[in-house]
Order: sequence, then C-alpha cells, then structure tokens
Amino acid sequence: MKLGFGLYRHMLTAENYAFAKQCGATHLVVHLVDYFNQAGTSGAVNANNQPVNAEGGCWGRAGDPDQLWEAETLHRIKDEIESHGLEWYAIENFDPAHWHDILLAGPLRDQQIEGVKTMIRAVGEVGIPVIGYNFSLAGVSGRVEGAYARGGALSVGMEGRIDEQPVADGIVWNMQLDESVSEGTSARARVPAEDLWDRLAYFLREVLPVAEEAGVKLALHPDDPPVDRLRDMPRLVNRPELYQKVLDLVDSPSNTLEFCLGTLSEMPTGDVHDATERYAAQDKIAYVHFRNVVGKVPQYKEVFVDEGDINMKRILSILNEHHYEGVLIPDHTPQMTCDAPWHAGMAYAMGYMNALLQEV
Ligand SMILES: [Mn+2]
Repeated sequence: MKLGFGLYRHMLTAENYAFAKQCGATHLVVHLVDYFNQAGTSGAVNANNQPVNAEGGCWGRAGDPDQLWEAETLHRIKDEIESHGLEWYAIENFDPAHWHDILLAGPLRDQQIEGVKTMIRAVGEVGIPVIGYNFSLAGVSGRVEGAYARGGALSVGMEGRIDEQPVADGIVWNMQLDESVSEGTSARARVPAEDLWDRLAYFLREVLPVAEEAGVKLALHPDDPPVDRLRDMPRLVNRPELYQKVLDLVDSPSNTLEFCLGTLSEMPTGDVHDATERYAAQDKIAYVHFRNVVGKVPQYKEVFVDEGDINMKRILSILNEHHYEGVLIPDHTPQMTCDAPWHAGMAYAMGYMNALLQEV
C-alpha cells in the first residue's frame, strides 16, 4: 500500500508538491477539471476544499470541448511532479465538456467516446496508471457546511434535506456547458436509473478495450451523496452491492473501483468493512478515498479520520490481507481552526494514515 495525496488543478504548484511530500505522500492523484472555472467569488472562496453547493447546482463553466488532454501537457505535469520526488498515480474525473453526451446519451456521444479514447491513449503513453471517474449527471447537491467535526471543526454533511429542484438546461455534473450544446440536456438527465446504467454499459464496452491496450485502469467513484435521486436525476452506485454490478457489466482488468470509504459508509444499507473485503478479494480497487463519516444519508457528517463510524485500522488490515498494492488518499477532511485550515486538516489526516500504514 502506498500513501498518496490529491490535488485540484489550480493547486498544481511547487509549494503543494512539497507539502504532499512532507506529509509522507509518495504518489499523487490529480484533478484536471477546473471546477471553479470562471465562477463568481462564491465558488472560489475555499477552492482548496471540496466544492459543496452553489446557486442552481452550478460551480463553474466546463472546460474547452476541443482541448483534450494531450500527452505533451501531461508529460510536463508529470516531470514537475517527479522533480519533487513524487509519482503521478491517477487522474481524477473527466471534464463534462469532454463527455456530457456520453452521460446524457446525446447526439455527440460517439464523437465524445472517440475523444475519451484519445485521452486514454495519451494517459497510457505518459505512463499514468489510473483514471478515476464519476459517472454522474447530478454530481453533488443537498449538502451543507457546519461545525460537525471534533472541537467544532468546519466540515460537510447532510441535514435531512434532499434537493429535488431540477437543474436548468446546460448544467451537467455541477458545471455549465457551452450554450451551443445546452438545449434539452435537463430532459435527458431526468431519466430512470436503468437508463443511466445502460449509458455506463455502452461507455465501458467502447472504452475498456482501449484502456486495456493503453495499460490504464478506469476506476469508478460511487455517488456522493448516495441518495436515490438528486434534483430529479438518477444515481448509479448508491449501495455497496452496486459496485459489483459495475464490475459485472464488462469483464476487464481495466474495469476497477475508486473506492470511497466515506461514500460507502454514508450509504443507507450495507457495511463498509464487508464491502472492502468483497472488492479487495477481487483485486478490483484501484485507489482508496480514505476518509471517515458519522451517520448515513440523509443524515451524515464528514469528520476527522479517527472519529467516525469506520474502523480505519480494520479497513487497512483487510486491504493488507488481500495484498492491496494501490494508493490511499485522504479525499477531503474537516478544516482546522488556524491560519491554514485546509493544510492543517490534510496534514492531520496524512500523519494518521502514515502511522496506521507503518503499523500494518
Ligand atoms: Mn470520495
């Protein structure tokens, strides 16, 4: 097992690489989507933290649909990462600009699938082993910020409210698409869950052979928050056993899981320790979001890694028994009361994880 650290696009700086290394990370998971792209000040205030909610379910503008990830750019980032003594383990998430019609089964679907294949080949060429993705129309909604963690540390959770307000045309996965492709997207998003499963199956059958050839694993994140529907849009993996349904759609070594302990524990049924056993035994975990929560949807709170419902040491023991060799990252953590709330929260989580890893 390896200790990793996640960074958003705007955080790819020498200072943050040094911080990750100092926290004990050997590997990085990098988000290339600029979630707060051209957003107003409301979205960008705590841009180092996970996005919570925004007006109308929109954080910012999706990227440039014509600007795919290119090997040259990826090589440059990889060189920077390696110059700080770190390895680039995974890219997390596709940009809605690149794959909205894959999610929506829209008119550009096949064209966008070709684009995703091109990006997977580039990722393989550069030697990044994993792409994490979230096959979600609704993204995140209905969560609130509060002093939920120990000592009143600022964190995120749900207080019973499930957002049922439909999003406007053009908003997919909390991001605003270009106007030229916005018409009718809301109707294509407000479908039964079976339709979303069909779209995932279509996507995986197309891209997994390319991913295998490129030596890249695709790793699916479950729906956070794992409610049944959000803003009248379906959810996909909102129960632990539905991860198995994803794996059974297409039998491929590149069909893997971005295993989010927090989201799994938030699910209304099932047990996160049992789920870890089940999927580690199949060697299907590409990387782990190692964070803790109290409660289940629609009443749960994100807390410090050592104070939640999940027995983190037991999780590591299970992973160890199954010879798990992938990366753990903290995902997100409560913010600590000091001049650097995000850094302090992350450093705390990393120290705890580092100690646990040495123990197992
Ligand atoms: Mn996660």
